[in-house]
Amino acid sequence: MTPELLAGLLADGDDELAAWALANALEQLPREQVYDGLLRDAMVLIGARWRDGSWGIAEEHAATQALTRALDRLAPPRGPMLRVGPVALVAGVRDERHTLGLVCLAHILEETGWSVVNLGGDEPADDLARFAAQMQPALVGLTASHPERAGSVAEAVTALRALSLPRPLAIMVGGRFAADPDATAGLAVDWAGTSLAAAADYAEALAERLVAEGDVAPPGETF
Ligand code: B12
Repeated sequence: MTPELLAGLLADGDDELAAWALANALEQLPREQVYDGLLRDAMVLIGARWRDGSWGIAEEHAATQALTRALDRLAPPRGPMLRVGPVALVAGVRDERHTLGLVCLAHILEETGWSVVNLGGDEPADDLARFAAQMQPALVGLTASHPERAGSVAEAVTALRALSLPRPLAIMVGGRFAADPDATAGLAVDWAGTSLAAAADYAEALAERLVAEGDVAPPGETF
């Protein structure tokens, strides 16, 4: 399956075939490589054709909806009904409406033993901090897709850093915004980038450390 073919299926709104194509890819490659590669490349093509006018907003919207439904079917199997393992919170910063990366990130974290709460896009910083104080996650993953989002990212990080939580909070920033190292250089975050493969390594090591320190129960055990 090529990104071109997947982009075509998505733009036709064919979530059944798109899910089948992605499931086939997932049999051959780790999830993070499929999401960083085939899936992202297909959506880049959607964006390019939207920008050059060969496709319209309708094709982009059809693709977004089809991919959302396909990803729903491809979610890693969830564990027992009780929330187990360390908790991660993922959100798009204020004004950010690109949210598919958060769904991908949630899947990757869930596969490495995290319980994930996904707030979706456009989350104001003060409300994010209020919710984090209540939820007490060990990890917050923020997404942003445009250099214009620099202020929103900075205010989210500042609001989270002002919290006093029972354990240090790890903050990751990803999405297209984080492709530019200069954009993330001054931020008080623990990890920045666009690679889910690298983020998975970081999150897995963090989960192992939290379990070893006795801070959270190992995945599969309840508190
Ligand atoms: C779908 C889409 C939309 C949808 C989003 C729907 C949704 N629910 O997400 C809608 C229609 C809402 C939208 C709106 C807009 N969009 Co848009 N959109 C896209 C498109 C086609 C695909 C994005 C996508 O979902 N990709 C798939 C995901 C999985 O990939 P990703 O986001 O890159 O994430 C990957 C990594 O970054 C990583 N990741 C993401 N987040 C995080 C977080 C962490 C912590 C970690 C570790 C990793 C991580 O994981 C993913 C897998 O590798 C892109 C094209 C492109 N080149 O990306 C344009 C694009 C991003 N959009 C663009 C624009 C201009 C806009 C609008 C301004 C258009 C307008 N005039 O209204 C608005 C802005 C809305 C807003 N306020 O945010 C431009 C941005 C240009 C720029 N200079 O940056 C692009 C590049 C299109 C283009 N070719 O010009 N868009």
